[in-house]
Amino acid sequence: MHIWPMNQPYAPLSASLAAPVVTGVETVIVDLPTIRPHKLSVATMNGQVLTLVRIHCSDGVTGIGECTTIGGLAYGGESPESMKVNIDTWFAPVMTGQDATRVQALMARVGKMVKDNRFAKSAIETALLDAHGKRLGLPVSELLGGRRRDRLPVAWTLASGDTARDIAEAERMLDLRRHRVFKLKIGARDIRDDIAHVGAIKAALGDRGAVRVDVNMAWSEGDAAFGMAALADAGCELVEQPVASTAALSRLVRRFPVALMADESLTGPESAFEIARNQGADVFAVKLEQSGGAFNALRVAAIADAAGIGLYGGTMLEGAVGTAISAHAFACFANLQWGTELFGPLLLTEEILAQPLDYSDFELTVPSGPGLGLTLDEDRVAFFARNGIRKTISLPGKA
Ligand code: MUC
Ligand code: MG
Repeated sequence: MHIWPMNQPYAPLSASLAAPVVTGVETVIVDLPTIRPHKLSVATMNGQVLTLVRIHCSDGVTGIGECTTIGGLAYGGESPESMKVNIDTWFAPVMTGQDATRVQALMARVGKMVKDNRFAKSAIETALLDAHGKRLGLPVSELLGGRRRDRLPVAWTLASGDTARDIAEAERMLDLRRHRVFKLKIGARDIRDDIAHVGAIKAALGDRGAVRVDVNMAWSEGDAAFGMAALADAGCELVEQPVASTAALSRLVRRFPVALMADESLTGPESAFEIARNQGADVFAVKLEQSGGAFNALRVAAIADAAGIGLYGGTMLEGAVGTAISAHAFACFANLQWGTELFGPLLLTEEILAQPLDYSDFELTVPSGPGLGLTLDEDRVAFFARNGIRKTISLPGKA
């Protein structure tokens, strides 16, 4: 493996004939159960599917990346299976033999040959950044411009569908000092039942926990006008994507004493610019996959900053790898007024890292080792891989 000596100025390796190139792109689908059903207005998740990517380079370095979706195709146009097929069939030939050290140039090349596919592009870019960070001996956050913080506040989503169970879950999170900001998934039931559910949880938590809601676009504009007023009265501090229409979002914003956050409407720098131009949100939920990767997420954040829009670090309920690249990017944001929701690995019953991510005192520690700063537990990845060995053997230490 080539590691650039820390005490010498960095000369771009691509300037020499010895620039490492991509030699292989590998994907594997990993199926992991969730700790309980996760109920969104668009789907109920009983498990999460991670599409993991490994990019091998001629200097012996391998980088890892990840893409996930929510509820298969319930959230967007990419599925775990389509991402695997597209990466294997269309991304890999475009990347093989190319300079692995010029991450942005290689992503531009991929962008010319592959339209859309933001989630898959995010995974590929992550793996290239991980490899280059390992090569240079630097955390990915330093390749993205330099981290401003080492720890990120992390909200938790209450989505069991049952008020008493959600309150008990929130109490446990407070006791564990893991989370004190709670996002409630609503929109699947009658709006009055949802408001009662939110009010009951906020009343139980009082000042010990902040309450926000995510409607995942389920409401009409009329529902949203009624709902946002009632949610403000119930003590909810933020409403995420109550309606599908970006135009309707901009008619709802600032009419009620509760912040309005864009999520599904925000699909990268272009939509960020449009929403900002129309003053269509108070807050952006920036997601690495929705943005098309870490560099685009930073562009979205810059647009928000310029428009005076607040920032929140969102998740596509990624596992550890997708969570880590998000953490590296959010650590670089100039502003992160609303914290993050990078709890994805905690929703899964199984660990796939040799050393789990550190969640403590209501925050996640941004890994500080080279690249993403993670090591996969390869035995566990192989065990949980789709069509892997799980069906025929049991894992040591597990019944
Ligand atoms: C979403 O719409 O925000 C993020 C957290 C969560 O529970 O679901 C996701 C998707
Ligand atoms: Mg959302």
